[in-house]
Amino acid sequence: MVLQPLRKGLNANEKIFTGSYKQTSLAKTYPVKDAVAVPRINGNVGIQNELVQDWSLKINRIKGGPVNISIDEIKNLPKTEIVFDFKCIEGWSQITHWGGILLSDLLELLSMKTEMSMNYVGLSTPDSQYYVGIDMDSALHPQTLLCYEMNDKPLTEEHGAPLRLIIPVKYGVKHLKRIGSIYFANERPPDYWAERGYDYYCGH
Ligand SMILES: Nc1nc2c(c(=O)[nH]1)N[C@H]1C(S)=C(S)[C@@H](COP(=O)(O)O)O[C@H]1N2
Ligand SMILES: [Mo]
Repeated sequence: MVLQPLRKGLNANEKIFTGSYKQTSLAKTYPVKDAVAVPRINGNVGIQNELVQDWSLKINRIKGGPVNISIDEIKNLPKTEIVFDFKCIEGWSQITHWGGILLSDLLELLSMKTEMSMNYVGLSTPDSQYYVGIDMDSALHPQTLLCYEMNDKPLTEEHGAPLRLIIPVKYGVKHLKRIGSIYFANERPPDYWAERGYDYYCGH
């Protein structure tokens, strides 16, 4: 329970924190009623094996080693929702509705100042089969979420349960489903689709 006692600090820190990263443009948002009822499922690399029962999010700190955060701890943090146009590089898009926590809130609560000063965040599935690299400005963007809900319901396995990345300023390839671990680096982390010829940034 790393996060419980820290929750109170969130609002107090908000002002200072909001000013501390570069202002970026926001992805367009929509009313909840515009969201599709049954979003399409695309991509199952790294989510084909059965999810382990004792899943937790492993965050690799620069100093002090990894910390493991349970899904209950994550659900205990203030929830943020977003409805936006989810775009896949294959040429389709759909308006979808997600709920979760801001990645920036989590890193702030864990006092990850050193980590947040790095250039990149790398995320991968528990089996390391699918992995993405995200520039830090996009990772700390005020619409970047770690999601556990879609359409007000628990995320299904096909959509990335128990926790997936939703990063509206990027294309679908970057929205990693079933996050296993997160780490920080100044060099570009490996990226599944960048290795297969797609643009590394896939968005702004
Ligand atoms: N683990 C994992 N995450 C993934 C993928 C994948 O193959 N494996 N595909 C990506 C791609 S290309 C898209 S478009 C979105 C699709 O998300 P959805 O299935 O929830 O619509 O997931 C992304 N995240
Ligand atoms: Mo995609």
